[in-house]
Amino acid sequence: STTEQTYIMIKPDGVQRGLVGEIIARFEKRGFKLAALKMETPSKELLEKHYGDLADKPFFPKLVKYMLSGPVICMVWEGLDAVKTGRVMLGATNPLASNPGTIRGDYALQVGMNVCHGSDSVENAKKEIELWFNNDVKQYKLDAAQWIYE
Ligand code: DAT
Ligand code: MG
Repeated sequence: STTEQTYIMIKPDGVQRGLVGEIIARFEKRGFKLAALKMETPSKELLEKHYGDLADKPFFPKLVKYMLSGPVICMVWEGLDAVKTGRVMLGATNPLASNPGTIRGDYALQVGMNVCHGSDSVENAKKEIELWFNNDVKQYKLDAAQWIYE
């Protein structure tokens, strides 16, 4: 649906490498509506909740440490098939497997520094938007929508 929302986060390496504007621009230009945006220095507890499904993985401590290494940019983007399309725009988890034209395929090489996060299902998007924004997203009419949706 055109009101589907996804949680997109620019990770510490993305911020440090000056990719914030570039990543935001890709979602804007694609036609998605920005519904929430903030910079955050997340706590270990928040990150452990966010990545809770991966707690048993061997790389989990390294993942949390990386995510704690600097501020992140938290966003909610809204639009047609936002969750799935957002994942396509990010590229594969391992940047070496990501197609050129995707964010990871254009700007990353290793899985432990893959620049960005995107929700992997509508259900998880809802959980992540609650976790990171306490559901405080803006509601407004995007006037450009009449030139994006037929
Ligand atoms: P994604 O970020 O594409 O949703 P995921 O949810 O499976 O991927 O994993 C979350 C993050 O954990 C991922 O962006 C990078 C890290 N990660 C995943 N698999 C990894 C691995 N095999 N080795 C090291 N880090 C990994
Ligand atoms: Mg994931």
